Amino acid sequence: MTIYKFPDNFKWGSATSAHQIEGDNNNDWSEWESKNANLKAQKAKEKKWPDHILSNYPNPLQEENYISGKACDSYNRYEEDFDIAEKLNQNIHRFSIEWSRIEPEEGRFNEKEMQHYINVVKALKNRGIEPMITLWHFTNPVWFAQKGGFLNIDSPKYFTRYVKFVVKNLKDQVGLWITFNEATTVYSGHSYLKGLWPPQHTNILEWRRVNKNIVRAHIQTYKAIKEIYNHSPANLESFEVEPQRFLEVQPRDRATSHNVEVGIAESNSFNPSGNSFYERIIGRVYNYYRNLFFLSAAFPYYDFIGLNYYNLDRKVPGSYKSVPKQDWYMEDMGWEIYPKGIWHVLGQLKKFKKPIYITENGTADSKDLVREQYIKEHLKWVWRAIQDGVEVQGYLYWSLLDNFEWAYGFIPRFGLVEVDFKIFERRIRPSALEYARICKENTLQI
Ligand code: IFM
Repeated sequence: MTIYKFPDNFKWGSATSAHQIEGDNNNDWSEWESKNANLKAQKAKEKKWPDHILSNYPNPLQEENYISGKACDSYNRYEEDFDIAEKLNQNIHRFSIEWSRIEPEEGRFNEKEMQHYINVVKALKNRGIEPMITLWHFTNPVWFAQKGGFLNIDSPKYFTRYVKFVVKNLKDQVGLWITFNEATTVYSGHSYLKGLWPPQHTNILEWRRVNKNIVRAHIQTYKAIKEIYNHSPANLESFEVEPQRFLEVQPRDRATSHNVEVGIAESNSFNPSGNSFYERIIGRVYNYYRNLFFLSAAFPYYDFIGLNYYNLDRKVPGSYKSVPKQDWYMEDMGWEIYPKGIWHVLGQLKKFKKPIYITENGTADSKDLVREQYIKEHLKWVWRAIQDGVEVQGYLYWSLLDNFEWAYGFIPRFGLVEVDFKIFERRIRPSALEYARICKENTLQI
């Protein structure tokens, strides 16, 4: 048995996103889901599904599988969810704010929904869990989507206005913000190049335009957030929307006026290539667009990098020459698992000289057969990267709960906690208890 001790103050937690867990959202995704669910359920009949998937509710042959609907009902049950996170010894939690709740119509901000998220933050802090908030995680308000979403030249302006409203309301309570989740590594490709996600376009010029506008939106937002934290309360009056008051909560130490960290979460895969000149060139170009584009384009306007790492990607020719085929697959997603890949991608992020949080890493495993091993093997390589001088500050497992996995619906079960989607009962999986031990001891034993 080897003991891997993590640095003091290393953060341990888990992550979720609003649309995947809250329920009853009304945004561009919920519209798309109701239009496509029937077709998806019909198409699913063409495939042979394993018994463990067919016996779940909902299953792929049912239309409701493809509709987020009530999801995990976490909008109402977040206290229960955070009780579990606390019990599992987690001290950081990443969740997202749903833009369509905050600004359901253009320019109309919903104070009640803002208060909801203030309560969510309060609930975390009452349990000694630090909030890390993602401001955009794939979904858009319907009005924004109708304006073309991030294709619209003015999209950075709309996005920044929403962000300012949220941040002004939470600045005394929150010190860790993520502007965009997987915006250029997953979203723009799925939505504008491959036609997999709403609005299902397949246009390389649009893909480039969306990427560009998202980078612009990030930089504007980054500057706006910094400005808000440096403003005295009196100066806040110059902003167009008044911040909400919630004075009963004590400000956290690091989120004082000058201490806020704003990051970007991107999905990086490990993309081995062959050794020939041609293979290496393709590898470099692919790796740049797959992993490094946003971080390079937005540099230096972020304070930390959020790394979402799941798998090895075989798109570069010759990859089998450098890394043989692995036996380990995440079948529900069709992903090849390669824990050492997290060490490789952490190594290549080192050049940006920014602290890194692992903002997502996890496996879909409804029977909980390999989750413990998945976590431990990845953590071993995270630890190794830290020894090699990469500044990793925390690890957040994806996800706290089973949830709505976008175009797959409820099929993949990533949760440390199993959710019964009929009655919304939560059940802690055995692997979660093992992870809880690591969190408590700040040490991995393997
Ligand atoms: O569920 C998603 C999440 O929304 C973004 N990162 C990858 C996860 C698993 O596919």
